[in-house]
Formats: sequence, structure tokens, C-alpha cells
Amino acid sequence: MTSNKRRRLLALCASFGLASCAKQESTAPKSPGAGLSMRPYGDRSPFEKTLRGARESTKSIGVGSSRTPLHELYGTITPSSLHFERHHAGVPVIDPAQHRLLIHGMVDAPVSFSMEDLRRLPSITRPYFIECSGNGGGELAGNAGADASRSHGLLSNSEWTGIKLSTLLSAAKMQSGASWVIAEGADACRMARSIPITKAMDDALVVYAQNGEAIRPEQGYPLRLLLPGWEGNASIKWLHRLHVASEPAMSNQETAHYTDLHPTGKATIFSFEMEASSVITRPSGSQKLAGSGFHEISGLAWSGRGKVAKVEVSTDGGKIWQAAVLDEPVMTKAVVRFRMPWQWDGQATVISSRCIDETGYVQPTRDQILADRGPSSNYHYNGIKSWRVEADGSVKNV
Ligand SMILES: Nc1nc2c(c(=O)[nH]1)N[C@H]1C(S)=C(S)[C@@H](COP(=O)(O)O)O[C@H]1N2
Ligand SMILES: [Mo]
Repeated sequence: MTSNKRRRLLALCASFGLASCAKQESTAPKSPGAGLSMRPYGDRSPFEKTLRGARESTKSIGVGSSRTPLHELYGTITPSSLHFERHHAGVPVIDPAQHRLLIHGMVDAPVSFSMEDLRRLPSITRPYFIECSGNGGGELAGNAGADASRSHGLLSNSEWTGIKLSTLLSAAKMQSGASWVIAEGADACRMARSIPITKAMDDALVVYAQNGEAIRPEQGYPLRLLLPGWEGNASIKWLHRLHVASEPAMSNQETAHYTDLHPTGKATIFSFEMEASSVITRPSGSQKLAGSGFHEISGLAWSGRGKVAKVEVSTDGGKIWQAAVLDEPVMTKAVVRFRMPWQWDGQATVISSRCIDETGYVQPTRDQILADRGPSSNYHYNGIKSWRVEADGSVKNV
């Protein structure tokens, strides 16, 4: 270590008050049996009290959503058990041995795949985020909750394994004129969304695994559609049917919901892409800084249009913006962790982050969004997120 580096490290330790560790007692148990016994399916340390993100009120049985506690997590992968959930008609219990995926409509060779058939096909594993287009809506409405789970918790990032949808559609031999694929789920409402054929043949996947094991029932077991970078609603869970057509279905979910209402009363439909966004998770709402001095600022950034190119952080209420470090590798349409060292002077301030993606798109402010679209649609809200740090170290939503 160069003497310069050593001096900086010592200064850092001093800023934490890490002077003496001579008197540290060992916490090691006296015998191997005094700890936890091995379990068939592991669990976290009993000291980790992280709860699944607060469940919203449910209008009827099985309908509702839960949020990922972004402010309590590290890295980029969301533990499967903490993946957010959005169900419109409950979580069906599906025996994979009985499950089939039917591809029909404008195809020369209609085909019905069993799960065993699907697992024989060439597979692919990649991290991608899923974000509900309702994420951040509370920020626009001005009633977002206290923490990053409430403000941005309809976002999760998993490593998915499955098959390219293009592989399956090629097997079914699409006819000319085919321009939409209508995907339908095997839940009580048979939720359906129409997907343009260009997306279906580009990076769309049909996935059966999440973070190294079968996807959870709540994420669509045994099979879901995964449309990288597009609004979560279109990634149909419990996928059992793909109908190839020349027109979209104009289903309930793509006409009555998940459309963007303009102040004129007209609405945009089929607004699929999730635009660049970011949120500082540490320090963030409901956390408390232990004192002035060094703190790492860290958070998540993502773009449905490709890779995150840059994240900028401000610690003075938006006057000066500095580039944060992005954890490599930066993956397309996946969540990226950004970090910036910060010496907090102990004064009340506002911290914010803004994401710039590889297309050059810059995450807008809330005021810009209001000026562009008006206040009537709270889908696809991606405004710059700020947290207020009080002089006593407590962090609040602003
Ligand atoms: N079949 C079916 N697919 C569905 C839904 C649903 O209710 N039924 N919810 C959609 C919505 S609105 C979102 S945001 C995502 C949520 O995926 P997740 O619950 O795995 O997080 O799934 C989508 N796919
Ligand atoms: Mo959603």
C-alpha cells in the first residue's frame, strides 16, 4: 500500500471512531451443536427481520400486490422470496406435469408443449428487471410512502432461465401477415396481453426458472412470459396459450387499464417500454445516519431501452451533479447498482439520483413529467427521486 493510500485509510477509520479493537470478545460458540442445525431448505439468519414489502389492501380474495423492500437489500438480484407480486385474479396452483403451452392461430404447425418438451430446448439465462408501470405512481400523486419500498418497490431483478420465444414461434411456423401474439395466463381471469411480433421475435423469453430454481408460484409457476424492459403487466404469468394473430386482442388489461390518460381525456395504449429510472436505497427513507463523516451513497438504476450509461448523484438539492460508479458488468434491461462516496457535514440536505441510458435519454424531474403529460396518468412515472437528510441523520421522503 502506498503511504498516500494508507493515510487515507487511517483518516477514514478515524472518521468512524474506529480507534481501538484490542478488547473485542469472541462470539464463537463453545461446541458445534450450539448453533443452528442444517435445514432441507435454507433460511436467513434469525437476526434478519426483513419482512416482505408491505401488502396493499386487497379488494377481493387473491387480488393485490406486494412490494420489494429495496431499502433493505444489497447488490442487484432480488431474493426470489422478496420479488414483488401483482395478481389480478389470485395465484393458481398448477401441476407442471399437467401444464401445456399451446401455440395456435396464424401458424402452419400448431403445437402444444409439455414442460418436459420445453426443458429439452436450447435455453438461456440472463438477469432482467420486472417493473410494474404503476411503480412510482405515488410519487406523481404526491402520496408516496416513507421508504423506497413504498416509492419504488414494484421493481425486482432476477436471473431468469428459459427459452427464446422466437425458438417456439419458429417451431410453429408463423404465416405471413402474423403481427401480434396474444399471450394468455392460466389464472382465474385468464389475463391476456397482445405483444407485437417484433418484440416476440427479438428478446422475449418464456421462462421456467428464477435465480437458479423453478420460478415461485407467485411469479407464474411453472411458466411465464418475460418481456425484457417492458411494463410488467405484459409479462404474462402462468402462461398457457400464445395465439398468433394479425390484430391485437384489445383485452381488458390493455384498454381499461395500463393505458396513459392525457389531460384531453384521450389515452395512449400499448406504451410498453419502461424508461430510465433510479432510486437511492442507502441512505433512503426511514433509515437513520449514525453521524456525520463518511457514508457510501448507493442505489439502483435501470432502463427498459437498454443499458444504463451513467448515473449522477447530487447531495446538495440538485445544484451539483457528480457521476457515480456503476458496478460492472452493466447488463441490458437489468438493474445496476451505483455507488458514490460521501462525506456528510452533518447539515440537513437533499440527496437525489438521475439515470442516463445508452440512448442518451435523461431521467426527467417530476415537474418536467407534469409539464409533458399532466397529472392524470400515474403509469410510467420515472421522475428523479430525492430524499431529505435531516440534521439528526433521519432520512425522509420529500
Ligand atoms: N396471468 C397473469 N399475469 C400477470 C399478472 C396477473 O395478474 N395474471 N399481473 C401482471 C402485472 S400487472 C405485473 S406488474 C407482473 C408482476 O409480476 P410478478 O408478480 O412476478 O412481480 O405480472 C403481470 N402478469
Ligand atoms: Mo402491474
